[in-house]
Amino acid sequence: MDRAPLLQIGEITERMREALEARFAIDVLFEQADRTAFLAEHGARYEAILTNGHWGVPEDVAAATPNVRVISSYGVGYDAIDADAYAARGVLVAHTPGVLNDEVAVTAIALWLACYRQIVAADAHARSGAWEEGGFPLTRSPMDRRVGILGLGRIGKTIAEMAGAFRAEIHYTARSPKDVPWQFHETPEALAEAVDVLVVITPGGAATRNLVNAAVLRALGPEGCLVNVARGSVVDEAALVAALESGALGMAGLDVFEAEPVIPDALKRIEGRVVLLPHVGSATHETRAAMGDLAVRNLVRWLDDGTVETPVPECAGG
Ligand code: 8YV
Repeated sequence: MDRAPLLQIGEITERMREALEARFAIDVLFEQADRTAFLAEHGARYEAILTNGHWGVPEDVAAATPNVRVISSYGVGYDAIDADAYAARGVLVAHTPGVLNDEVAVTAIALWLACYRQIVAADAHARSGAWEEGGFPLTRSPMDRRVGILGLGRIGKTIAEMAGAFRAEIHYTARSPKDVPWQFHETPEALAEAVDVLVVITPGGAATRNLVNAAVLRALGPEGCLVNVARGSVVDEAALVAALESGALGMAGLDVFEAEPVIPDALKRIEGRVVLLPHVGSATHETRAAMGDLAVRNLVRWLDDGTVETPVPECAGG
Protein backbone atom coordinates (compact mmCIF):
# COMPACT_ATOMS: atom_id res chain seq x y z
CA MET A 1 0.00 0.00 0.00
CA ASP A 2 1.26 3.48 -0.83
CA ARG A 3 1.96 5.50 2.23
CA ALA A 4 0.41 8.98 2.42
CA PRO A 5 2.79 11.93 2.67
CA LEU A 6 2.71 13.49 6.15
CA LEU A 7 4.39 16.75 7.06
CA GLN A 8 5.62 16.70 10.65
CA ILE A 9 6.11 20.02 12.45
CA GLY A 10 7.75 19.83 15.87
CA GLU A 11 8.93 16.79 17.79
CA ILE A 12 7.08 13.52 18.25
CA THR A 13 7.87 10.45 20.32
CA GLU A 14 9.40 7.26 18.97
CA ARG A 15 6.15 5.51 19.82
CA MET A 16 4.23 7.93 17.58
CA ARG A 17 6.72 7.56 14.76
CA GLU A 18 6.53 3.77 14.87
CA ALA A 19 2.72 3.82 14.87
CA LEU A 20 2.55 6.26 11.98
CA GLU A 21 5.17 4.79 9.73
CA ALA A 22 3.00 1.86 8.60
CA ARG A 23 0.55 4.26 6.96
CA PHE A 24 2.44 7.52 6.38
CA ALA A 25 5.69 8.60 4.76
CA ILE A 26 6.83 11.21 7.26
CA ASP A 27 8.84 14.30 6.31
CA VAL A 28 10.15 16.24 9.27
CA LEU A 29 10.15 19.98 8.62
CA PHE A 30 12.91 20.87 11.07
CA GLU A 31 15.26 18.30 9.52
CA GLN A 32 15.20 20.06 6.15
CA ALA A 33 18.36 22.05 5.42
CA ASP A 34 16.48 24.76 3.54
CA ARG A 35 12.98 25.05 4.95
CA THR A 36 11.81 27.67 2.44
CA ALA A 37 13.02 25.72 -0.58
CA PHE A 38 11.62 22.47 0.84
CA LEU A 39 8.18 23.99 1.40
CA ALA A 40 8.18 25.62 -2.05
CA GLU A 41 9.06 22.33 -3.72
CA HIS A 42 7.01 19.84 -1.68
CA GLY A 43 4.34 21.80 0.27
CA ALA A 44 1.55 21.14 -2.21
CA ARG A 45 1.97 17.35 -1.83
CA TYR A 46 0.71 17.22 1.75
CA GLU A 47 -2.88 16.50 2.63
CA ALA A 48 -1.92 15.66 6.22
CA ILE A 49 0.03 17.66 8.80
CA LEU A 50 1.10 16.58 12.29
CA THR A 51 2.00 19.39 14.66
CA ASN A 52 1.76 20.37 18.33
CA GLY A 53 0.37 23.14 20.50
CA HIS A 54 3.59 25.13 20.46
CA TRP A 55 4.20 25.29 16.70
CA GLY A 56 0.66 24.97 15.39
CA VAL A 57 0.73 25.74 11.67
CA PRO A 58 3.24 28.54 11.06
CA GLU A 59 2.38 31.05 8.32
CA ASP A 60 4.99 29.78 5.85
CA VAL A 61 3.64 26.23 6.19
CA ALA A 62 0.03 27.35 5.82
CA ALA A 63 0.90 29.29 2.66
CA ALA A 64 2.82 26.38 1.16
CA THR A 65 0.23 23.64 1.82
CA PRO A 66 -2.91 24.56 -0.18
CA ASN A 67 -4.04 20.93 -0.44
CA VAL A 68 -4.03 20.11 3.26
CA ARG A 69 -7.15 18.23 4.45
CA VAL A 70 -6.30 17.20 7.99
CA ILE A 71 -4.16 18.73 10.73
CA SER A 72 -3.56 16.62 13.83
CA SER A 73 -2.12 18.47 16.80
CA TYR A 74 -0.32 16.63 19.58
CA GLY A 75 -1.77 18.76 22.39
CA VAL A 76 -5.08 20.20 23.50
CA GLY A 77 -4.42 23.93 22.96
CA TYR A 78 -4.65 24.93 19.31
CA ASP A 79 -4.32 28.71 19.47
CA ALA A 80 -1.37 28.49 17.04
CA ILE A 81 -3.66 27.04 14.35
CA ASP A 82 -6.19 29.23 12.53
CA ALA A 83 -9.01 26.73 13.12
CA ASP A 84 -11.77 29.07 11.90
CA ALA A 85 -10.07 29.56 8.55
CA TYR A 86 -9.35 25.85 8.15
CA ALA A 87 -12.91 24.89 9.15
CA ALA A 88 -14.28 27.32 6.54
CA ARG A 89 -12.19 25.49 3.92
CA GLY A 90 -13.41 22.09 5.07
CA VAL A 91 -10.02 21.15 6.55
CA LEU A 92 -10.28 18.96 9.67
CA VAL A 93 -8.27 20.13 12.67
CA ALA A 94 -7.90 17.59 15.49
CA HIS A 95 -6.37 17.91 18.97
CA THR A 96 -5.96 15.76 22.11
CA PRO A 97 -8.57 16.82 24.69
CA GLY A 98 -9.37 14.82 27.82
CA VAL A 99 -6.30 12.62 28.12
CA LEU A 100 -4.14 15.33 29.73
CA ASN A 101 -6.67 16.78 32.21
CA ASP A 102 -5.22 15.01 35.25
CA GLU A 103 -1.59 15.76 34.41
CA VAL A 104 -2.05 19.47 33.78
CA ALA A 105 -4.16 19.70 36.93
CA VAL A 106 -1.38 17.98 38.90
CA THR A 107 1.08 20.55 37.52
CA ALA A 108 -1.17 23.43 38.58
CA ILE A 109 -1.57 22.03 42.08
CA ALA A 110 2.18 21.34 42.30
CA LEU A 111 2.97 24.96 41.37
CA TRP A 112 0.54 26.26 43.95
CA LEU A 113 2.00 24.02 46.68
CA ALA A 114 5.57 24.84 45.61
CA CYS A 115 4.83 28.55 45.98
CA TYR A 116 3.07 28.29 49.31
CA ARG A 117 5.51 25.84 50.91
CA GLN A 118 8.56 27.38 49.17
CA ILE A 119 9.66 23.96 47.98
CA VAL A 120 12.34 25.20 45.58
CA ALA A 121 13.92 27.66 48.01
CA ALA A 122 13.76 25.08 50.80
CA ASP A 123 15.50 22.55 48.55
CA ALA A 124 18.27 25.11 47.88
CA HIS A 125 18.54 25.76 51.61
CA ALA A 126 18.94 22.03 52.33
CA ARG A 127 21.36 21.45 49.45
CA SER A 128 23.63 24.45 50.11
CA GLY A 129 24.29 23.58 53.73
CA ALA A 130 22.53 26.78 54.85
CA TRP A 131 20.50 24.56 57.18
CA GLU A 132 23.63 24.10 59.31
CA GLU A 133 23.53 27.86 59.96
CA GLY A 134 19.82 27.90 60.72
CA GLY A 135 16.42 26.46 59.87
CA PHE A 136 14.32 27.48 56.89
CA PRO A 137 11.77 30.24 57.60
CA LEU A 138 8.15 29.26 58.15
CA THR A 139 5.98 29.11 55.06
CA ARG A 140 2.25 29.38 54.34
CA SER A 141 -0.25 26.55 54.55
CA PRO A 142 -2.19 25.77 51.37
CA MET A 143 -5.05 24.29 53.41
CA ASP A 144 -8.50 25.95 53.51
CA ARG A 145 -7.70 28.58 50.85
CA ARG A 146 -9.94 30.21 48.28
CA VAL A 147 -8.89 29.03 44.84
CA GLY A 148 -10.06 30.75 41.67
CA ILE A 149 -10.20 28.99 38.31
CA LEU A 150 -9.92 31.30 35.31
CA GLY A 151 -11.47 29.22 32.52
CA LEU A 152 -13.64 26.37 33.78
CA GLY A 153 -13.20 23.85 30.96
CA ARG A 154 -12.22 20.20 31.26
CA ILE A 155 -8.85 20.89 32.90
CA GLY A 156 -10.22 23.72 35.05
CA LYS A 157 -12.84 21.38 36.53
CA THR A 158 -10.20 18.76 37.26
CA ILE A 159 -8.06 21.36 39.06
CA ALA A 160 -11.10 22.42 41.11
CA GLU A 161 -11.78 18.81 42.08
CA MET A 162 -8.16 18.16 43.04
CA ALA A 163 -8.09 21.37 45.09
CA GLY A 164 -10.88 19.81 47.14
CA ALA A 165 -8.23 17.56 48.71
CA PHE A 166 -6.85 20.75 50.26
CA ARG A 167 -10.35 21.80 51.43
CA ALA A 168 -10.25 24.72 49.00
CA GLU A 169 -13.28 26.95 48.48
CA ILE A 170 -13.64 27.11 44.70
CA HIS A 171 -14.48 30.22 42.70
CA TYR A 172 -14.41 30.54 38.91
CA THR A 173 -15.07 32.64 35.91
CA ALA A 174 -16.02 31.44 32.44
CA ARG A 175 -18.02 32.83 29.53
CA SER A 176 -21.21 31.94 31.44
CA PRO A 177 -22.10 30.32 34.78
CA LYS A 178 -21.92 26.53 34.71
CA ASP A 179 -23.88 23.84 36.48
CA VAL A 180 -21.28 23.38 39.22
CA PRO A 181 -21.37 23.90 42.99
CA TRP A 182 -18.74 26.65 42.84
CA GLN A 183 -19.00 30.43 43.02
CA PHE A 184 -19.20 32.25 39.67
CA HIS A 185 -17.69 35.70 39.08
CA GLU A 186 -18.38 37.86 36.02
CA THR A 187 -14.83 39.09 35.45
CA PRO A 188 -11.24 38.00 36.04
CA GLU A 189 -10.81 41.02 38.31
CA ALA A 190 -13.80 40.10 40.48
CA LEU A 191 -12.50 36.54 40.65
CA ALA A 192 -9.00 37.69 41.62
CA GLU A 193 -10.48 39.92 44.32
CA ALA A 194 -12.30 36.93 45.86
CA VAL A 195 -9.46 34.39 46.03
CA ASP A 196 -6.00 33.62 47.45
CA VAL A 197 -4.82 31.55 44.48
CA LEU A 198 -5.74 32.31 40.86
CA VAL A 199 -5.20 29.45 38.42
CA VAL A 200 -5.17 30.42 34.74
CA ILE A 201 -6.41 27.62 32.49
CA THR A 202 -8.23 29.35 29.61
CA PRO A 203 -7.45 28.65 25.96
CA GLY A 204 -4.86 30.98 24.46
CA GLY A 205 -5.36 33.14 21.39
CA ALA A 206 -6.66 36.62 20.60
CA ALA A 207 -9.80 36.32 22.77
CA THR A 208 -7.83 35.83 25.99
CA ARG A 209 -4.71 37.89 25.26
CA ASN A 210 -3.60 39.72 28.44
CA LEU A 211 -6.83 38.80 30.22
CA VAL A 212 -4.74 38.80 33.38
CA ASN A 213 -3.57 42.41 33.39
CA ALA A 214 -2.19 44.80 36.00
CA ALA A 215 -5.65 45.37 37.51
CA VAL A 216 -6.27 41.62 37.94
CA LEU A 217 -2.85 41.15 39.54
CA ARG A 218 -3.50 44.08 41.88
CA ALA A 219 -6.83 42.52 42.83
CA LEU A 220 -5.09 39.24 43.63
CA GLY A 221 -2.85 41.25 45.92
CA PRO A 222 0.37 41.08 47.95
CA GLU A 223 -0.64 37.78 49.58
CA GLY A 224 -2.04 36.34 46.35
CA CYS A 225 -0.60 33.57 44.20
CA LEU A 226 -0.92 33.39 40.41
CA VAL A 227 -0.59 29.97 38.74
CA ASN A 228 -0.47 29.84 34.94
CA VAL A 229 -0.70 26.48 33.16
CA ALA A 230 -2.55 27.84 30.11
CA ARG A 231 -0.65 30.01 27.66
CA GLY A 232 1.82 32.82 28.34
CA SER A 233 -0.29 35.12 26.18
CA VAL A 234 -3.15 35.10 28.72
CA VAL A 235 -1.02 36.99 31.27
CA ASP A 236 0.50 40.43 30.62
CA GLU A 237 4.06 39.35 31.42
CA ALA A 238 5.45 42.89 31.82
CA ALA A 239 2.65 43.68 34.28
CA LEU A 240 3.35 40.40 36.09
CA VAL A 241 7.05 41.23 36.51
CA ALA A 242 6.19 44.72 37.73
CA ALA A 243 3.59 43.40 40.20
CA LEU A 244 5.99 40.80 41.61
CA GLU A 245 8.87 43.29 41.84
CA SER A 246 6.78 45.91 43.64
CA GLY A 247 5.16 43.36 45.94
CA ALA A 248 1.69 44.17 44.56
CA LEU A 249 1.50 40.42 43.83
CA GLY A 250 2.78 37.87 46.31
CA MET A 251 3.71 34.73 44.38
CA ALA A 252 3.63 33.17 40.93
CA GLY A 253 3.95 29.59 39.71
CA LEU A 254 4.42 29.60 35.94
CA ASP A 255 4.58 26.78 33.40
CA VAL A 256 4.06 28.98 30.35
CA PHE A 257 5.54 32.24 29.07
CA GLU A 258 4.94 34.82 26.38
CA ALA A 259 7.98 34.02 24.21
CA GLU A 260 8.81 30.39 25.00
CA PRO A 261 11.42 29.08 25.48
CA VAL A 262 12.72 32.49 26.53
CA ILE A 263 11.86 33.57 30.08
CA PRO A 264 12.48 37.21 31.05
CA ASP A 265 15.56 37.60 33.26
CA ALA A 266 13.52 39.76 35.59
CA LEU A 267 11.33 36.74 36.41
CA LYS A 268 14.31 34.45 36.87
CA ARG A 269 15.82 36.91 39.34
CA ILE A 270 12.88 36.68 41.75
CA GLU A 271 13.62 33.63 43.88
CA GLY A 272 11.42 31.91 46.41
CA ARG A 273 8.19 33.68 45.56
CA VAL A 274 8.36 32.60 41.93
CA VAL A 275 8.50 29.02 40.66
CA LEU A 276 9.28 28.50 36.97
CA LEU A 277 8.71 25.39 34.85
CA PRO A 278 9.66 24.86 31.16
CA HIS A 279 6.11 24.16 29.86
CA VAL A 280 5.86 20.64 31.23
CA GLY A 281 2.17 20.64 32.20
CA SER A 282 1.39 17.42 30.34
CA ALA A 283 4.95 16.14 30.03
CA THR A 284 4.95 12.70 31.64
CA HIS A 285 5.63 9.41 29.86
CA GLU A 286 2.11 8.21 30.58
CA THR A 287 0.22 11.30 29.47
CA ARG A 288 2.37 12.00 26.41
CA ALA A 289 1.81 8.38 25.36
CA ALA A 290 -1.96 8.87 25.61
CA MET A 291 -1.77 12.21 23.76
CA GLY A 292 0.47 10.73 21.08
CA ASP A 293 -1.80 7.72 20.61
CA LEU A 294 -4.80 10.02 20.13
CA ALA A 295 -2.94 12.30 17.70
CA VAL A 296 -1.95 9.20 15.71
CA ARG A 297 -5.48 7.71 15.83
CA ASN A 298 -6.85 10.94 14.41
CA LEU A 299 -4.55 10.71 11.38
CA VAL A 300 -5.10 7.00 10.78
CA ARG A 301 -8.87 7.35 11.06
CA TRP A 302 -8.81 10.23 8.58
CA LEU A 303 -6.93 7.98 6.18
CA ASP A 304 -9.49 5.21 6.71
CA ASP A 305 -12.76 7.12 6.53
CA GLY A 306 -12.09 10.85 6.20
CA THR A 307 -13.07 11.67 9.81
CA VAL A 308 -11.17 12.24 13.06
CA GLU A 309 -11.93 11.12 16.61
CA THR A 310 -11.41 14.44 18.37
CA PRO A 311 -11.93 17.44 16.08
CA VAL A 312 -11.57 20.93 17.55
CA PRO A 313 -15.02 22.49 18.17
CA GLU A 314 -14.72 24.70 15.04
CA CYS A 315 -14.54 21.55 12.91
CA ALA A 316 -16.94 19.37 14.91
CA GLY A 317 -20.03 20.20 12.87
CA GLY A 318 -19.10 18.43 9.66
C1 8YV B 1 2.13 20.62 24.90
C2 8YV B 1 0.09 21.91 25.69
O1 8YV B 1 3.28 21.06 25.52
O2 8YV B 1 -1.60 20.39 25.09
C3 8YV B 1 -1.23 21.56 25.12
O3 8YV B 1 -1.96 22.49 24.73
O4 8YV B 1 0.36 23.02 25.98
C4 8YV B 1 1.08 20.85 25.93
O5 8YV B 1 0.51 19.67 26.34
C5 8YV B 1 1.98 21.34 23.60
O6 8YV B 1 1.12 20.64 22.75
C6 8YV B 1 3.32 21.49 22.89
O7 8YV B 1 3.79 20.22 22.53
